[in-house]
Amino acid sequence: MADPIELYYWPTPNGWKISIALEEMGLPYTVNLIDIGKGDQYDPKFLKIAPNNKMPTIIDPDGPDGAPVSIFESGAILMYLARKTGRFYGDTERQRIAVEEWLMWQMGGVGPMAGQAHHFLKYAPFFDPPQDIPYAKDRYRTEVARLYGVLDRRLAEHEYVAGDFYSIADMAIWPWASLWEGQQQTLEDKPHMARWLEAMAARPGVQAGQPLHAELRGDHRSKEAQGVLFKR
Ligand SMILES: N[C@@H](CCC(=O)N[C@@H](CS)C(=O)NCC(=O)O)C(=O)O
Repeated sequence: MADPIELYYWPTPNGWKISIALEEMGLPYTVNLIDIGKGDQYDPKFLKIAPNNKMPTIIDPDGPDGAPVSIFESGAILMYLARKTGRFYGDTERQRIAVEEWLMWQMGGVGPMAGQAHHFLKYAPFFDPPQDIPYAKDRYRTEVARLYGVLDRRLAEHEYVAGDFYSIADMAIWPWASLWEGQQQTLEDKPHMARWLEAMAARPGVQAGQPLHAELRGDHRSKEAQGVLFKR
């Protein structure tokens, strides 16, 4: 059996994408915790494989041609793992195009916008001194609502995001979308998104991957975490 993949991880939506994918794909893995509230992401050894000082990152000892490879950026990791296993990337070129469209939509849209919504709605108001900024809160709340409207209309036509097949695009979007309440969103006008959120949450792979080290999940509100995450 191949050596396990090394996952550099902290329990956040971007980390869950990869713990879910590894579980869905049945790939053995070990976990290296990167405590982003304490500054582990700036460790020179970690920066060698993650130059953007963010997790998730993986090392696959059994990379291309049997040589080890390290990969940062969750979208790149998902695409690599899907190619490696031949799973969850669609079966045809048209399906792969759709998977990439929705994966990029998550990476360039939902992730950054929902991340800023969390920042201005959940963290900044608790800073010392508080940064309670109505324009920023409205801006990101509204943009996330627009994106979830797009998602709902897509899911009205297809069972999953990229089409009628489960893919890495679903694995990328669900972790962020599952936190819709903290982003001050409603599902009342989004029945298709609500249906998909529930179907995803019921998958054994999601149920195994999402809780990975949930006991360590913090709220990034401590002075130390603020200094490391938001002022460096
Ligand atoms: N685009 C990156 C974003 C990763 C990211 O934002 N990770 C956050 C946690 S969710 C992190 O490690 N933050 C540490 C920091 O900003 O210093 C990806 O998708 O992999």
